[in-house]
Amino acid sequence: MNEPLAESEAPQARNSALGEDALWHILYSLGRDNAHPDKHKCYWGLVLAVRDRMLEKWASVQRQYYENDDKRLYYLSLEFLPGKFLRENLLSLGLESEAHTFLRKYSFSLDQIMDVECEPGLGNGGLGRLASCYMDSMATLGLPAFGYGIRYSYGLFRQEIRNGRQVEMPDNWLHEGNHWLIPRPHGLYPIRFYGTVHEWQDDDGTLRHDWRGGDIVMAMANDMYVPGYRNGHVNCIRLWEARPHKEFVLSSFNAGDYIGSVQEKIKDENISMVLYPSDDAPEGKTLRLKQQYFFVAATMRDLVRRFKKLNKPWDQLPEKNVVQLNETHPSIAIPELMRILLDEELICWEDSWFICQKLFAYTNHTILPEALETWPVELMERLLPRHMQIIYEINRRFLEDVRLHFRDEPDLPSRVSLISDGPEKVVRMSHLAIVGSFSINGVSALHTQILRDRVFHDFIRIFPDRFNNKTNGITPRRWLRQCNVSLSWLLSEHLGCDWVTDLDQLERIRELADDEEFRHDWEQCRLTNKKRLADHIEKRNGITVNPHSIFDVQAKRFHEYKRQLLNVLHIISLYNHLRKNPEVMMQPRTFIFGGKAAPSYWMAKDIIYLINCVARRINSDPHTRNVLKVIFLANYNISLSQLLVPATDVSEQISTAGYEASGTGNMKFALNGALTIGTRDGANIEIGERVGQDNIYLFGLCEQEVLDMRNRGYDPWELYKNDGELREVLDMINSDEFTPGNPTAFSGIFNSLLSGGDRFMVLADYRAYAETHQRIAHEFGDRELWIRKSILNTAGMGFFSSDRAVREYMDDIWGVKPDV
Ligand code: GL9
Repeated sequence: MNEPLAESEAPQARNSALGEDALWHILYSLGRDNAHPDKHKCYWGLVLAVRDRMLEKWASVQRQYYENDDKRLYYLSLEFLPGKFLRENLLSLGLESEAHTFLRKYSFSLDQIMDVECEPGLGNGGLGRLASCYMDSMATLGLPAFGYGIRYSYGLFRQEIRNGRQVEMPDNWLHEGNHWLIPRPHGLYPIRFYGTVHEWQDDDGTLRHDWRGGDIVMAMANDMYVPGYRNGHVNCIRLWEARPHKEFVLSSFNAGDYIGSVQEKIKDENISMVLYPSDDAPEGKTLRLKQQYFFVAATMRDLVRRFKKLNKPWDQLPEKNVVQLNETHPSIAIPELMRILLDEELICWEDSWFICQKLFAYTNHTILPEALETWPVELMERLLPRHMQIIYEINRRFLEDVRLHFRDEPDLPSRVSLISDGPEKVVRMSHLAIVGSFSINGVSALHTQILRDRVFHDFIRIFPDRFNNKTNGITPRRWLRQCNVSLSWLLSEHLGCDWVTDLDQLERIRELADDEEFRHDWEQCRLTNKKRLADHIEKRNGITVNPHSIFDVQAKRFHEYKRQLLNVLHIISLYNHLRKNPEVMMQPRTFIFGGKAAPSYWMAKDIIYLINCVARRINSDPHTRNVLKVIFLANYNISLSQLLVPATDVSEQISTAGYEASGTGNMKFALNGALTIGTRDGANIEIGERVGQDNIYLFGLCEQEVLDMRNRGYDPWELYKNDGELREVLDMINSDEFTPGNPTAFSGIFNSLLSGGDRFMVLADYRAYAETHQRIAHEFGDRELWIRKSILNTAGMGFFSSDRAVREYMDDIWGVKPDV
């Protein structure tokens, strides 16, 4: 976000054709002959031509922000998952048909050249994808918003399946360069680590602090542009990249230590080298804390620099800016801003703290106890000594207040303290984020309720006004308009095109559910999408699937709480049933899985292996393979998701109630007309309320029942003993049935479900799940009934647009206004 040009210096908007510009770029920017461009040249030329058009709009929008003195939103996230850019940007900028015209000349389709694009995997899953959906909505609503994160050289690992097991391969997504990302090698920020804190007294005798020495790493901006949908608005996500500190390297050169200095350079660049692949369970590694501080410190520099240009008093900082923290990962921003205000701007503690508490807002995305982030005090003291002092002081003042207001609760201070005393003292980042923010939100109604009742119960009483809910949303541009072209056309034919930015309009197709012709067209769209997926499966997995079978999909990260296991147990029991009753007529089903497991999460990797072993067995059994298929699609990512979502009949959202904060995959499938089989967890509950209870298959224990059952003493062995069908399945897993010659391959899984106590209540929900599937198979056979339900799902999903979610953030938390 270089400073914008004054109006008079602004370049003229382009008026040459997109294709001409693409050819121009092939020659002059890429240095390649443009006479007969192949698909790579066409792709790169188009990217540059589209980028030009975005940059013009971006520059004028930035200028507007300054002229209108807008309040700005900073969205800080360690992860973004934008998916491929070209199609999305063409769509938003209204350039699709121009691109088609250009490509037709060289006999390429847009689909073909999209193969050239590398998908940036700068996130693990839901949390990163949410950040990208929100950036899209912010641009579409015309908000003065800035995304901030890290430009990882290696994104989330590429998953290969070898002999049924997950193998992780590095994702070198930048190997061919990436023109969507513009590096800004000038004006880097120095970021300090380690070092020492010196005390000094100013003229008034006030004690001051100065953090010195240590290592310096430079932060370089790489900007990625986000156009709003056909509104001329373009925002930017600034991704920081670590670069070596020039002087440091030079001094080593002078000392004659050439190799040493090069090693030093490599070490510094390490910070932005790779995304940590663990979801919902942070890794307490020094490098991870360095990543967090690195991007936060550079971001706060940008914010302060822009604010200082306005020449306003410091107390106006929170009137002109707001910072949304996506999870606790960027919460070190709170002590960092305190440090800048106290030590650099020499503002007193009270004023500095007042500013901070009005500036920051924090979103919590998970209540898994192992996911609540903490950092050892000892590490923090070494790496960020001044920040640790500040955290101690924030805590001292906070606890003093708590003691004053809650005199008769002597245990409360230790429960809410930012620092926990255990065998190892740690900083609780969620407590830091709560104390330092004016707003704390959960991501679905149930999740926010759980935060209030359990996880942050003590804080609700201390800060009753800070807590609020913002149910997640997804962008209809990527998750309907782009991924489901046939259905989008059908919708636009009946509704006009406004639904793309006003998703509540989908309500109007409710009445069309009674229209036989519409239902027929609807079914045709779905079939087209299913055939496309079937082709992909044939190509990728070499397995033929029946596009008329039920496409039952569970695509998400592998985690025990998401219970892919429940799904496989049921598939095995279906298989047993078929083998025992060869004459029975069964609705053909295709079960499709996709998802990655964290490389160190052995149980999740074993579950992937189990699915692949079961798939191999079932798909090769001549007795069952016409009615039952099991597919594992490797390397699940945004592109694959865009193919899966519109082709899904049944969406599996079966987490143990109380564990999935919201889920957003659930929204994507339902928006595209899939029916959900799900637990009363996260946003499933709200989806049920919107699409109607008759159009969703909710089953199993609710959150309270899970707690009650556990408190009563839940014994999975009882279920094992009493349910013969389930026992048979479990015994098969605990034998060499799926791994000939190796009977212990899945004993870890078996034990976790039985002797291990079944932490995620898989067996407890099994019977209800199997019965619900039976109902689904039956109702799928009634085509009119099913298609009606499918239509009513899409019709009811308007609420889950990220435009709605972002509007709620804007009105209730951010106080920023559209500038279009
Ligand atoms: C998550 C929650 O687990 C999801 O339920 C939620 O929908 C998203 C977005 O709010 O956030 N929190 C989290 O750590 N992940 C989520 O998906 N995990 C990953 O991003 C891998």
